[in-house]
Amino acid sequence: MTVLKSIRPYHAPAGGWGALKAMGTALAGQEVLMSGMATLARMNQPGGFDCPGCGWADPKHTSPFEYCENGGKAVAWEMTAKRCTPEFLAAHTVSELAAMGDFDLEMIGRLTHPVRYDAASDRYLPVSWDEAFATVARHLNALPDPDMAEFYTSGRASNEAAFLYQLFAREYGTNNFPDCSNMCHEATSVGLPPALGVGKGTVLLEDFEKADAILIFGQNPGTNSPRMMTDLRNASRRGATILSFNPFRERALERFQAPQNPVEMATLTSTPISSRLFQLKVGGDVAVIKGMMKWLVEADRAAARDHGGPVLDRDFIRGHTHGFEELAADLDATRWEDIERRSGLARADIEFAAQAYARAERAILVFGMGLTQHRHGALNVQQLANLALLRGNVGREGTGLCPVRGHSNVQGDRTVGITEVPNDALLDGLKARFGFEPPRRPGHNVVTALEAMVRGEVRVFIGLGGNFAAAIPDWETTQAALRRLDLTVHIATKLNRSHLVHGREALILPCLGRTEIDLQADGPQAVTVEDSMSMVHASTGHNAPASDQLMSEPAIIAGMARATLGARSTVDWEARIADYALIREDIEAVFPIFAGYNQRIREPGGFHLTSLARERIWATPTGKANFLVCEGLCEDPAIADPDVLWLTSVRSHDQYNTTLYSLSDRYRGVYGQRDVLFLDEAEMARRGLADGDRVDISTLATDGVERVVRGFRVVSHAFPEGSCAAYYPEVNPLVPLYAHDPDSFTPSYKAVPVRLTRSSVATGAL
Ligand SMILES: Nc1nc2c(c(=O)[nH]1)N[C@H]1C(S)=C(S)[C@@H](COP(=O)(O)OP(=O)(O)OC[C@H]3O[C@@H](n4cnc5c(=O)[nH]c(N)nc54)[C@H](O)[C@@H]3O)O[C@H]1N2
Ligand SMILES: Nc1nc2c(c(=O)[nH]1)N[C@H]1C(S)=C(S)[C@@H](COP(=O)(O)OP(=O)(O)OC[C@H]3O[C@@H](n4cnc5c(=O)[nH]c(N)nc54)[C@H](O)[C@@H]3O)O[C@H]1N2
Ligand SMILES: [Mo]
Repeated sequence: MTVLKSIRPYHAPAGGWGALKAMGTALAGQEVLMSGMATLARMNQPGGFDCPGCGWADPKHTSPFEYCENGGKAVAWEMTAKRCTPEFLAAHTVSELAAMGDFDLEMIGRLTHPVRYDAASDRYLPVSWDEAFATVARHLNALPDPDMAEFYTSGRASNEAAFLYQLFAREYGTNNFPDCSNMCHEATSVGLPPALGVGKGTVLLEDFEKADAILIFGQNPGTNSPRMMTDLRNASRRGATILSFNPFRERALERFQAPQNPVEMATLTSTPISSRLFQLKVGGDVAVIKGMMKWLVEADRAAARDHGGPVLDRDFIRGHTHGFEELAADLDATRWEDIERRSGLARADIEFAAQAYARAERAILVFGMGLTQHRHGALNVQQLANLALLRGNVGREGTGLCPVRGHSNVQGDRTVGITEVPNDALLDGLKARFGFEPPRRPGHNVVTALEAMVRGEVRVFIGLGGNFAAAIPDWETTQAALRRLDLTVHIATKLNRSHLVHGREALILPCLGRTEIDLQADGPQAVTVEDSMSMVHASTGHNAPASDQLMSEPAIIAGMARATLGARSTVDWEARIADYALIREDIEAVFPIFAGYNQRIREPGGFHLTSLARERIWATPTGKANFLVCEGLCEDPAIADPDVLWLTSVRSHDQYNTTLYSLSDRYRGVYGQRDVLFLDEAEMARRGLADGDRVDISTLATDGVERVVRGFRVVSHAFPEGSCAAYYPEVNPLVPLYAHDPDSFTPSYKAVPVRLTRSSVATGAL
C-alpha cells in the first residue's frame, strides 16, 4: 500500500482507535489478519511467547490483552505470509537488492533457506547447513589470532542462545562481543555501578502503582514501549505527577486513549499524561538536572535555617551515601544563567520541576536514549542518580531509577555473559563448568570493533540477529570496512541492509522466530528472557515455522561451534540442543543468581533477579551510594560555530529500529516519507528557509572528513534554540565514529553538530 507524502498535524490523543486500526492494517498487510489475532492472544501470557518488541515488563496478573499496537506490528512482521525464497534471491543480484530501500527489503518476507554469496554471479545461492557451518569453521580456524573475529549480538536473542554464543566464542578464544546495547543503554551499564553498585534499574512494575511522581527523561513510551502507557495512565488517574523532559512534544507524553479501556474507546475520551512537558535543548539534560538539584539543596538549607521540614532526605544521605559535600559545592558553583542557556529552559520552569519533585514522597526516574546516546551519556545517567539519591528515591517502595531497555532481551543477553569485559567470576565459572581456559584479555565493543575493522585488523564478522551495518555510525567509513572482511555471517529472520554490505564471502543463516515452534530431539523447547525490570520468564512459540529449513538460534550456534572446535571442544553441544534445560543448568552453574532456574521459570510471570540497590546494599568501593560530580554542563568546546545546530535522531512510530513498518509517523504528522528534518521556525527564518524546502545536512567534524546527507525536507516543529531532529538510521552517516562517550563508548546518536545548506537535490533519495 503506497501512502502519499504529506505533512498533517496529528490532533488526537495517542493510542485509541488509531492504534487498533494501525495494528489491523499491519496484520492485513502481512496477509495474516486472522492467524495474527489468534497469535496475539498468546503474547505475554503464561505458556505463550514473549513479545518480540520492546523489553517493558509484563504485569503479574495478566489481562487477555497484554499487547500494544507496536507489539502487534512486531508479531505481524515475524508472522508474515511473504517469503524470501532461493528463487527470489537467484532472480536478483545483490547490487539490485542493494538499490532497494530498507522498507522494501523487509517486505520481501521471511528468509527460508541458508544461502551463501556467490561473487561470480553477484547473487546469494542456496547452501546446505553443513556446508555453511564448514565455511564458518574454515575461516575461523584460518585466523592467526581469534581476536580477528567479531561476535555481534542483537538483543532479541534468548538467554539460551546468548549463553551458547558466548560459550562458543570464548572456547574459540576471544572476548570480542560488540553488542547492540553498546549503542543503547551502555551508558547506564557503565554509569550506574559507580553510583549505585548495579548497572540496571531498581524498580518493579508495582512501584509504578505507588509513585507520587514519575519523571521521564528522553524516552518516548507511546511509540517505543506502549505497554508502559497503561502504567502511566493509571498513575495519572491516581493523581501522580508526571513530568517529561524532551525536546519533542511527544503526543503520548501529553494525552493517551487506552485501547484496553472500553469507556475511553466508546466515548473518545483520553487521559492527560504529563502534568508538564519541559522542552529542553538537545543535550541539555545535565543542565536541567543540575538546576533541579541546585534548587533542592538551596531549599533544604533555607528550610534548615527557618526550622522548616527537610527538602532532602537527610537521614538517607547521612547513612547511605558518600560525596554529598562535593556535589553541593559543584551546584553552588554552577550559575543559573549557564543552566538556562545550556538547557533552553527558564529558571522558573526548572524550579517548578524541582518543587514538584520535592513534593513527591515517592518518585520514579525513567530514562531512555535521549539520556544515554550522548558523548556525556554516562555522566547524564549519573546526574539522574544524584537527583534520585538526594531524596532517597532508591531502594524504597514506589521509587527508583527506571532505564527503559530496548530489545526484548537485551538485558538478559548481558546477564548471561555477552560482554567484552568479563569479570573473573564469569570466566572462573566457565572454567569450572566446562574445563577450558577462557581468554582473559578484554575484547571489542561496537566502537572498538569498528575501529579495528577500519584499521584492517578484523577478518570475520558473525551477527546473531540485528542489522549491524545500518545501526552503526559513520556509514561511509564503517560500511567500507565491513565490505573488506573475508567473511560476514548473519543469523536472521529477514533480509536487511547488513546482508548486502557483505564481506568477500558471506552467509545468511535463517532462524526461527519467537512465535514459532522450536522442535528438538527431546521435544518442543522453550527459551527464557529477562525484561527491563529484571524479571526472567519463559517464552514458547506455537506457530508452524516459516519454512522447514529453518534452525533455531541455539542450534545454529551449536552447529558453528561443533564445526569450528571439533574434538577440541569440551562442551557436549548436541545434548544442549536436544534439551535447552541443560543450557539453563549451565547458566545456573556459572551465575549463582539463577539458582533453581528450571523450576522458577514455571512460576507464572517468572522470577526476579535481585538487585542489591533495591535493598539498599551498595556494591561500590565506598560501600555507600555515591554522589558523582560532573564538571560543567557538558558543552562541546570543539564546536564554537554560532550557526551550529544540534541534530538528534529518533524513531518514528512505524519502525522497530532499522525495520520500517511504513514510511509514516502518525503522531508527528509525517506520512509517506522519512527524509525530513524537524526544525524550529526561528531557526528556519534565521537561515532563510521555509517549511517544505530541501536541505543538505553536514556534520561539523573535527577530523576534516566530509559527512553529508542530501535533500531532506524541512518540517516545521517547535524546538528550543539550536536543536533539530531527524530519523534513525537515515542520518547515521552523519554520526562520526569518534563521537562517543569516552566511558561507555555509546555513540553520540542524540547530538551531532550540523550545518544546513539549501539542497541542490530536488527530492530526497528515500
Ligand atoms: N516500536 C518500537 N519499539 C521500540 C523500538 C523501536 O524502534 N520501535 N526500539 C527499541 C530499542 S532497541 C530501544 S533502545 C528503545 C528506544 O526507545 P526511546 O528511548 O524512547 O528511543 P528514541 O526514540 O530513540 O528517543 C527517545 C526520546 O528522546 C528524545 N530526545 C532526543 N534527544 C534528547 C536529548 O538530548 N535529551 C532528552 N531529554 N531527550 C532527547 C526524543 O525526542 C525521543 O522522544 O525502544 C525499544 N522499543
Ligand atoms: N542514529 C541512531 N542510531 C542508532 C540508534 C538511534 O537512536 N539513533 N539506536 C541504537 C540502538 S538503541 C540499537 S538497540 C541499535 C539496533 O541495532 P540492531 O539490534 O542491530 O538492529 P535491529 O534493527 O533491531 O535488527 C533488525 C534485524 O534483526 C533480525 N531479526 C529480527 N528478529 C530476529 C530474531 O528473532 N532472530 C534473529 N537472529 N534475527 C532477528 C531481522 O533480520 C531484522 O532485519 O541501533 C542503534 N543505532
Ligand atoms: Mo536499543
